[in-house]
Amino acid sequence: MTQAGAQPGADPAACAGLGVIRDGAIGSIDGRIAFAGRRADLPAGTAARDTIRLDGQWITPGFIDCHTHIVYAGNRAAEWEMRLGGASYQDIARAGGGILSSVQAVRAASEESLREQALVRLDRLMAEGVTTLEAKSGYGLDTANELKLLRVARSLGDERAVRLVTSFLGAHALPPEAAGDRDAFIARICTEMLPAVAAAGLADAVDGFCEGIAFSPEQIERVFNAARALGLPVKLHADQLTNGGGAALAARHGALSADHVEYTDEAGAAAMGAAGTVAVLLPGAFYMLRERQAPPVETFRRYGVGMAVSTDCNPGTAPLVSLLLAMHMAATLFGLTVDEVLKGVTFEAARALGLSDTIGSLEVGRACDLAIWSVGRPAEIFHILGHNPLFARVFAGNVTA
Ligand code: DI6
Ligand code: FE
Repeated sequence: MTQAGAQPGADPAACAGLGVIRDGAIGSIDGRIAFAGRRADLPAGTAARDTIRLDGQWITPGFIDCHTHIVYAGNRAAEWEMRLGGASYQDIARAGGGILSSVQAVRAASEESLREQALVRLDRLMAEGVTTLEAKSGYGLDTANELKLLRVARSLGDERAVRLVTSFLGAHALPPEAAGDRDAFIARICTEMLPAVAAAGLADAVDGFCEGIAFSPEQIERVFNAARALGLPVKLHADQLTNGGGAALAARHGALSADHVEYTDEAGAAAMGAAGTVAVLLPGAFYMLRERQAPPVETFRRYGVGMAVSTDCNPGTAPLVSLLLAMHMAATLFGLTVDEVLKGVTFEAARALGLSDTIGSLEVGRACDLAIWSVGRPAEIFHILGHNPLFARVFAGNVTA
C-alpha cells in the first residue's frame, strides 16, 4: 500500500504489516508497474505522459473478488421470505428450490440477458475498486448451459475494464433430469461437460460443492482427477454447512483455495497450510444463512493458511454486490484484522486465483491495477457500512473511474 502525499494525523503504525510506503509514487509503462516506492526515490529525470497528483490519498492494489457466481438470472427474494418464515436453506434445496430455481432461470435466459443482468452487479463491484473478478458457472448444469454461462462470464471482461477469471462449477447441484443419480451426473461432468469446457478454453479452474446436499468427497475427487488430466487447477466449496472433510480433500489435490470453510477442523487447516491452499472467507453467505459457526480463523493463522475475503455474489446465499461490506463483515463477524482483510482482497485473493505473479501487490512487473482511496487510514476504506471512499480506479495503467 502506498500513501501519496503528506497526511497529517495519520497513524504511522497503522498497517505496518502491509508494507506501507509514505509519500509514495507509482509509475506504469504499458499497463504494468514500472516503479513503486518513495517519491524521493523516483529516478532523476523521470517524465510521465500522464500524471495523477494525489494529496494524502491511499493507493492499494486493485481489489480482487475471487469467488463469485455473478452470472445468473432473476433473483430468489421469494425464497428469502420463506427463510425469514423459518424454512432452512437445506429444506428449500431439497424441495427443488435453491440452486435449482436459479438453474431454471438461467436455462430460460439468453446470453444477452444474462450479460445485462451480470453487468449491473459488476458495475457495483467495480465502483468499489474491484479490478479482477472471478465468475463461476454452476447454474447451467448441462453442457450447453454451462458453456453459455462461461461465455457470458468471459465476455464481461470485454465489456468492462476488469480482469475476468472463470471457474467451471458443474458439480454444484444435481439437475432434475439426472433423476437422482449423482454418480452418473459426475460421470457426465468428467467425460462430457468438463472436456467441452476445456476445449473451448472457457475455464481457468474447476470448482465443486462438497456438501451433504451436493456432492460427496469421493464424487468431487473424480471431478478433480478429470480436471488434473486436462491441466486445470482446482478449488472447492468446502465445509460450508457441515464438516465433510472438504478442506482436507482440496489440500490433498493441491487446490488453489478451499472456500467458506466454516466447519473446517484442525486437520483440514493443517493440510491447507502444508499445501498452500488459501482459505476464501465468505462472510456474506455466513450472514445471510444466519450461520453460527465462524471459520477457524485462529487455527488458520496458526497453520499459516492465507485468508482471502470475497463476496460470493450469488442469488441465494449471498445476494451481495459490495466487497467493502464483505470486508467489514470479515473483520466484525470473523475477527480478521484490518491488515488481514486488505491482504484478503489483494495478495491472498490473487493467490487464490493462482495469479500472484500478475496482480495483488504493488510491485514492479505486476499489472498496474490500483484503487485510490480518500481516507486517512486504511481501516477507513471499509469502516463505514454503505460508504464508498473510492477516489479513483486504475486498470492496466488507465484511470477508469
Ligand atoms: N455455496 C454457496 O454459497 C453458493 N453455492 C455454493 O455451493 C450458493 C448458491 C446458491 O444458493 O444459489
Ligand atoms: Fe460460492
